[in-house]
Amino acid sequence: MEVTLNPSPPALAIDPLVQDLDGETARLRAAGPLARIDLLGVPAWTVTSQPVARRLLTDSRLVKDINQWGLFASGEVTHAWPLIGMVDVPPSMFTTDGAEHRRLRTKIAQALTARRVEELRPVVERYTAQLLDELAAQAKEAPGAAVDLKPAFAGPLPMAVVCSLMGVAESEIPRQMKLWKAFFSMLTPQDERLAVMAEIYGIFLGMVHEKKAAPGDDLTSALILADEGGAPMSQEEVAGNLQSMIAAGHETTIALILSAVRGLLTHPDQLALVLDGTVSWEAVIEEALRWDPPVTHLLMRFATEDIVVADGGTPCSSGAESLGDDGFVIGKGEGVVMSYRAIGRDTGFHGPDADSFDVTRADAARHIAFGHGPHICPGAALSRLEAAIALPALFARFPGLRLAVPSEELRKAPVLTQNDLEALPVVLGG
Ligand code: STR
Repeated sequence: MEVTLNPSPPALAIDPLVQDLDGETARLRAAGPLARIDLLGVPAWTVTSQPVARRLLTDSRLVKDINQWGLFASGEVTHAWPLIGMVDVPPSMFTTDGAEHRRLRTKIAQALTARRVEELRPVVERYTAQLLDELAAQAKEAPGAAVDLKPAFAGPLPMAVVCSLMGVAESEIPRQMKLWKAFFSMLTPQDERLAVMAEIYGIFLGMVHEKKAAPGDDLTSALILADEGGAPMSQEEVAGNLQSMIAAGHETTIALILSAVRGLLTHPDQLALVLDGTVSWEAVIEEALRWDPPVTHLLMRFATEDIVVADGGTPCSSGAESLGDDGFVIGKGEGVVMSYRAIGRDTGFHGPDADSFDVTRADAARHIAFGHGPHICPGAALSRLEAAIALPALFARFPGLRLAVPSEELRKAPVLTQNDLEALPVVLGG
């Protein structure tokens, strides 16, 4: 049978302003399971099918090392590209594979234990209660007025928690929030973004230096001291991992909380099932992760050799001859994105109603919004803990919570890779 190698339908241009995310997700799904995309002028593959994603995420021929990227090695992609900060970052568990990656992950696991996460429970409860008290005071002052839940609730919590975990001073929170917002927004001029990246790395290198001299009871110190799995991390490695964890630990959890609240407020019948105990908060969280996940597109892995993917998504290491007539070849040096939002909407996997929010869905928890394989999110438990505290507390305090605007008016912020709701205006009710 004939094999179509590198079929080249027009690449789907990903909109950096995120003006129609549902439409774009649907177009990606239709172009999948592997689709050609255009990331602000830079071509890549993306994956929109869960089975294909699972296979590629455990394929050691796809790596994170940016030097394996043909377009970077040839100088076609430079630091002028607005998304360079998602791929050319200080060395960390995010940028390594194989033995080097296992060494770093072993140390992360040694430091970020289940116990350390559980010890954050009172911290999360305290911040949540404080934010809810402030909201209640606002509701009393101006009953019925619209309040944006993003800056007033979902926004501040995850950064406060991750800073407490890492040992970053509370007084540093506003600066961190400002820097990461500028980093992720597609509206930030590129020279400013590059300056922000340099500033961020400087802050974390300085912090590692200080913690090394005076260790505390925090994750940064635990990483410096972690001795399992090989040579201790260098100061640069600790800084790189710290930076990755702060980047990964706030935006994403904000998105999770906002997704769940948006899903429930736009589906009052489902909210009722949750409030009367028919459906658990855990189910809500998993469905929010599937339906409107924190990560829209994860950049990027690079093929160290040609990878042939058959129609059904099975990567074959040997000859294209054995394929059906719809194979794909990810060429050596090409970049591969994981479009987790499209993957969550995979109708082949989650069924024909994959687009709808349904907290009673049986297979919601089978999503891969935290990734799959060696790079699976090491912060998943913390993120679930935060959502499992924040969400029930919010709805318990404001049982009459409702959207202040029609749901069609909710907009995503101009962040290409992350799911960032611009605002979530609500009326708190009694
Ligand atoms: C942001 C820039 C930086 O300094 C370091 C990193 C490495 C970790 C990345 C992070 C990035 C962006 C957000 C990521 C995170 C790992 C998980 C998180 C991709 C590139 C997700 O959104 C899944």
